[in-house]
Amino acid sequence: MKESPESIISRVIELTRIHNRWRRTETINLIASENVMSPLAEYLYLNDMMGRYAEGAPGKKLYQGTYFMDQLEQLCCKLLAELFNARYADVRPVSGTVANIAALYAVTEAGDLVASLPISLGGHISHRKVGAVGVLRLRTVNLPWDNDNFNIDVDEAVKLIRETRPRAVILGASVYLFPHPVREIAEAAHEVGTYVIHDSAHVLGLIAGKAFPNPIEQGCDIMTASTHKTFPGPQGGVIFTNREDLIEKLDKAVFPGVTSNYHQHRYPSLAVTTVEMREFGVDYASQVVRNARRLAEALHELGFRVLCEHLGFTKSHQVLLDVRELGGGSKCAVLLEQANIIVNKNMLPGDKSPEDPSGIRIGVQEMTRFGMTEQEMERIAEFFYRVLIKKEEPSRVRRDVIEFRRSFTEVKYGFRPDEFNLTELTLLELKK
Ligand code: DSN
Repeated sequence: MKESPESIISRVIELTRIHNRWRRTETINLIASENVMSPLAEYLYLNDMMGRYAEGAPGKKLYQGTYFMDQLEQLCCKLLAELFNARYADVRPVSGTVANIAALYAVTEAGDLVASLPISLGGHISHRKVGAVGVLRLRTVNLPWDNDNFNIDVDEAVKLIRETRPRAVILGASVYLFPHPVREIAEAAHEVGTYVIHDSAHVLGLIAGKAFPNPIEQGCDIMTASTHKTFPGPQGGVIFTNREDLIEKLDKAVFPGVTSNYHQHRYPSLAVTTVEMREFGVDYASQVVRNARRLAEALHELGFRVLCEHLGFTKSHQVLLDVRELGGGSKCAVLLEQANIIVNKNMLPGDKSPEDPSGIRIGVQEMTRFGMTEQEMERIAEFFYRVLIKKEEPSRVRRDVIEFRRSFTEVKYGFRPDEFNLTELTLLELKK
């Protein structure tokens, strides 16, 4: 017998409600690629634009009815271009990966060579043959790596660029502790006509808050990003450039190249988040980096193998743990989840298997937005210790995690609806 509509829908509502309560109020979320929007941005996310179409550029859209959405799109692009000191910003890509596909599509042709980092060294899937680079029928060469500095080996990379003359170099990463040498690589790349694309998905919010160098100012040709990692906006993508000669190519690569609809319901929240980052971004980003550093130190003091002690652990929102002696990344991530601490297993340099990597990647941006500072990082390190080293029953630790999290449920560094005479809203109702 088929399940009744009432029963299915009740289950859907219940799963949504439980998820909201669990992830919003009961867990310590440390996934480095996630975040929460401000209450105002979240309020505006639920709007009619989620069902609308608009192919083309503002003012020249192929559909009628886009008048107000076009103004929002132009506003987002203008605000973001200003914030990142870029001549051009395009918010139509629906994700960071789509932004990367568009950037590559704009400057390469099938068969061209692209230099990027392997996934085990932090490269994103879309930088590699297994992802966008392969989809576009490009070839890859690995950027040389200097494990002592946990960074691209500048001298070897310059040599490689001069010798192989790739069409593009992709900098930026998904495991990203220290800024890449954008200036040096851009200089060598430009000598041989190579484009430099910087994928700033992970660090966009830190760049906005001036806690991480701005690759656009350092000479990259194209900067891509997603708008929902350290930049705490709606899920989506963005492309920036300062090069007048690339604007038309990028525009065409985005549409009609690799997008049709743009998921325009993102725009009001994106505009609000960009204004919030302008107002509160410096405080937020500096606290994120201080928190990451303190969490790394505290974990180290408790006996964890935290990567890059000799380099001060991190200059971003991320901390990397080598947990191979504690059972490996997969096992540790599951144990932590049972204690309501959410992280992801991650490959470390030298790892071969993405399914059973030796690391755990931690990001502190979301907990920072909920108001946590250095002392809370010390508490979080103790929870890690109890689960992974002391091997306490995770369900016992979970009780303490829930209690601890109870004091950190209000999102900071952003606006609330009531500040603009709007009343609280439906989505948050589901938390109850
Ligand atoms: N997979 C994401 C991350 O976690 O870094 C990037 O798209």
